[in-house]
Amino acid sequence: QNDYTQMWTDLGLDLQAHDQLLEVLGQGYEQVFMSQANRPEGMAYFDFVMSEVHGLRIKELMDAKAEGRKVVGSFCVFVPEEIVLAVDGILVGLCTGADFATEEVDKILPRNTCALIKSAFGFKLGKVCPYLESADLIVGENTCDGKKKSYETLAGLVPALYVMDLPQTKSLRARELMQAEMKRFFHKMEEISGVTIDAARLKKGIQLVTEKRKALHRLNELRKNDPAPISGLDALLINQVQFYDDPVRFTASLNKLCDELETRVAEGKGAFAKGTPRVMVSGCPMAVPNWKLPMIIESTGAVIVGEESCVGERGTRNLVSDGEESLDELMEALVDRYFKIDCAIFTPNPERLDHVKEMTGRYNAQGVIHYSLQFCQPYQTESIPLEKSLENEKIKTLRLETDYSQEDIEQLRTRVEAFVEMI
Ligand code: BJ8
Repeated sequence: QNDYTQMWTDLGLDLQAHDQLLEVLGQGYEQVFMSQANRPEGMAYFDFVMSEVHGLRIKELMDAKAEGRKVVGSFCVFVPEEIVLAVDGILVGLCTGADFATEEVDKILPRNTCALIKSAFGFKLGKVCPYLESADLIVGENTCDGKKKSYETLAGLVPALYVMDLPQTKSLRARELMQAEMKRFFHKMEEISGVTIDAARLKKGIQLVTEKRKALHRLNELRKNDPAPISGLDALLINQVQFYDDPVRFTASLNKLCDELETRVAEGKGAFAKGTPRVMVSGCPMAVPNWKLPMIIESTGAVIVGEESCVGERGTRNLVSDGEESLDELMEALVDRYFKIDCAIFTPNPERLDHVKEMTGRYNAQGVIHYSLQFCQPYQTESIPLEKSLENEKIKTLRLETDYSQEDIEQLRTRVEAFVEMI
């Protein structure tokens, strides 16, 4: 094990608190991931990434910064990685999956703020997130009310916060806003990096991200099989790791894993037995180390076969169209791609409902578990008509609401068990 103490000190982390966090994270990982049976060998790569998530990967970011490359942190899949890569920058997802420094957070945010937002603040106030501390720019976005208002407070806590304005509808006017904001972000990236983006650079950025998304599509495709060749927990982990890892290395490692999964499918091998109840999870994103609900679901004897989530298919299913050449065409293709994301902040948002139904059929899922974080108005509100509509089509649905605490685990387990027995 390398010693990263100096690097963490230089980043201004609270070493004691950070050590505690790593210990809890390591224990949680052992319990949740390493205890699974029939894991594919290719998961060893993702285990390694996770074991070095605050170590080697941060060292890579620091080395890149020393070469003059910029690190950009984000909280949302609307932030276009393609443009960051076009200036040789690195985009990382920021830590939002666990409670930290809760007392401090409660002093600056209302109590009825969702756990994801509180977590982002907790990692900052507790000085335990090396991604946040190494970022040259942190990008917020005007999505839900909780996020957009809390960024006003976050601006006073971090050296450089940039907020993307995002539309709330899918009208033509809304697309114009998206287009203008993509351009503004494009120029911001040029400004902080000193790199001028030409068509070749943007095309390269698009290619890298498209390859990554295609590898994730390949993984999803394999999960249609019964037995499912990989657990939902491992698939979620892969979806989480893609926000931190180098995109080229991630894509190669995932494709290698998919080769192994293809062999498994051909041999009829799976992570769970054939005939295991299949469920889909839909709702709020699950950031590292938020593994609570999937862990409960898969420990009750069901397998998760798909995630309708930003850390899942919502975030990766759309590709930037191929064949564009000029800078303008490439930017338009990018706007088209991002404008399709069916986040619940949009009103109305029928595409998401269609997508959940389509996914249920495609993955042959026998039920949908809708996951909302407490106080998340967009997803909670959308979950009610979504449940009605799914039930009308005889798709069994369970609506759950939770946070990042461990207190409701038994209560959730009881409800999930009853649901799995019923499907
Ligand atoms: S594109 S889902 S990543 S905004 S859970 S903070 S919605 S109150 S995370 Fe999201 Fe982008 Fe949309 Fe995806 Fe608000 Fe809800 Fe909290 Fe949320």
